[in-house]
This record gives sequence, structure tokens and C-alpha cells, in this order.
Amino acid sequence: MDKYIILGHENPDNDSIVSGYILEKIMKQRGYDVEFIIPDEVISDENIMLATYIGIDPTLFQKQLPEDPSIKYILVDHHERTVPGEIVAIIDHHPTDKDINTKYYQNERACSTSCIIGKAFTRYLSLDDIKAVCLSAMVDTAAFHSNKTTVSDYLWVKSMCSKFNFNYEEMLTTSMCPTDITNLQSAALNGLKKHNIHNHKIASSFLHLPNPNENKEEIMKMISHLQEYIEEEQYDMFAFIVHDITNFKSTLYKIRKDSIETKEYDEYTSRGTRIIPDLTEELKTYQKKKTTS
Ligand SMILES: [Mn+2]
Repeated sequence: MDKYIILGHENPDNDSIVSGYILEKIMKQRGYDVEFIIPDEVISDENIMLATYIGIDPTLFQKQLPEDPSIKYILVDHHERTVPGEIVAIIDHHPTDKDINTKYYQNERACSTSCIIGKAFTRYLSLDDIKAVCLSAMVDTAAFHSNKTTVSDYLWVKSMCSKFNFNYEEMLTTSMCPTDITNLQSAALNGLKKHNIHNHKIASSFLHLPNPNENKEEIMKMISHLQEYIEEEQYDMFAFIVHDITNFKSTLYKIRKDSIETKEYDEYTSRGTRIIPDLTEELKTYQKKKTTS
């Protein structure tokens, strides 16, 4: 029998954790030999707190990937990862213009990847699992404020919460936790993701702040940390996103070695649904200019 390993993205967030956790449960009930693994050595405190709130201990899944090349991989909540075996399936909600030709590929607009999985296989899930899916939809969309929110997922979450008496308001508040910025260096890398966009090496992170105007000094210090970071790690750009979670606006700092460019968004802007596609478009033009000049 084939063995499958489910992987979320590096530096897993709540959606990656919940998606992997429920997909493992669903596949096991359907007779698959499957294991959800988190190969990262560190899971952020925030993501441990959020998982604990819905009864999941993500540290139980932390282990190294086995080296057996016959193991098949399933990616959830992302579509790129180097693995020591064949990737046979991807379930994701991050738009991409990359050609993906795995045997099974599902990528659609959704509040969270766990919503895609949970809505399709609700009958395999316990009440706690359904609550976990509802929370991850809230976390991934900043309590449904992000532009990646879909009406159908929002309505599904609301109906599940009322049907099963989940505390919708408490879950919303929990999902919107401000980023802890007591340690500026680690806060600057909150939710770190790495992207390869038209051969540009990009990293990104985000902050949730109730009032970013009161943290201007800290933000400037974090930006200078990130300038050092891209020098050390040899990135072309760092996309640092500051979300105002009171007024639901976002600021993108495009940090390069010798320049900082700022872009304001008049909404809570999703990294995967808006910012990365915007950068993809921008860098495509940049590349064209470079080759035609
Ligand atoms: Mn997600």
C-alpha cells in the first residue's frame, strides 16, 4: 500500500495545521496509510496558542521527513515545496500563474484551505474538527476582513457555528490576535514565507497591529532588521506587510538593500490573494524591461 505524507507550508500557520490535521483524519477513515508531518523545528507561539484553542497540539506532528523516496506527498495550503518523493496532490487557495501538473490539483478561492477540505468532507469530521475549520477560516481572513474572504465560506462558517453552538464572537476575537512585538527581530519575521517570483528571491512577513501609527518607531527598526536580513540571506526583496486591525487597512513595505518603497491598501489585503499576485505582475514587467533594453 502506498504511504502518503501531508505537508503544509514552511513556518506553518493555523490553516496549514488545521488542513493537515483534518485531511489526515479523513484519509485514515477512508483506509489510507497517511501521516501529517510538520518538519519545521519551530512553530510560532501564536500558532501554538491558536491550535490549542481548538484542541490541537501541533507539536505532536513535528518530526523529520523520512528519506524513503517511494512515499507520496500531498501539499495543503501551498503549492511549492521540495520533498524527498513524488508530490501527487495539492489542495490550495493561493492564486498562481505557475504550471502545476500533479495528478490531483485543486486550487480555488476560499477563506482557508481547511474550508475547502472541511466543506467537502464534513461527514468525516467531529464537532471539534468543524470548529477548527471555522476558526482557521477566521484566522486566515483576519475575521473575514481580508479581500480573500468568500461569501460562501463565510456563510458556511456562520451556519456551522449556529448549528453546533460554537461561540462565534469569541472565536472571531481569538482569530484576530495582534502580533507580539516585544522582540522586534522575531516580530519582523512573523509568518515568514519565501517566494520565487520570476526568479526573484522574495521573502515576506506580516504584522497585525491595533494601531500601527503608535508603533512607527518599532516599524522603522524592524525594517532595518529586514534590510540586514535580506543582505545575509541574499534576498532580492522583502515584502513586509503591516495590517491595521482596527481600521482594516494594510501597508506594504517593499524593502530592498538600498531602497524602501511603500504602498498603501485601503482594505485588509491578503498576501496570497493580492500582494503576491501584484508583485508577480510587477516583476514580470521589470523582467521584460530588463531583457528588451
Ligand atoms: Mn491558508
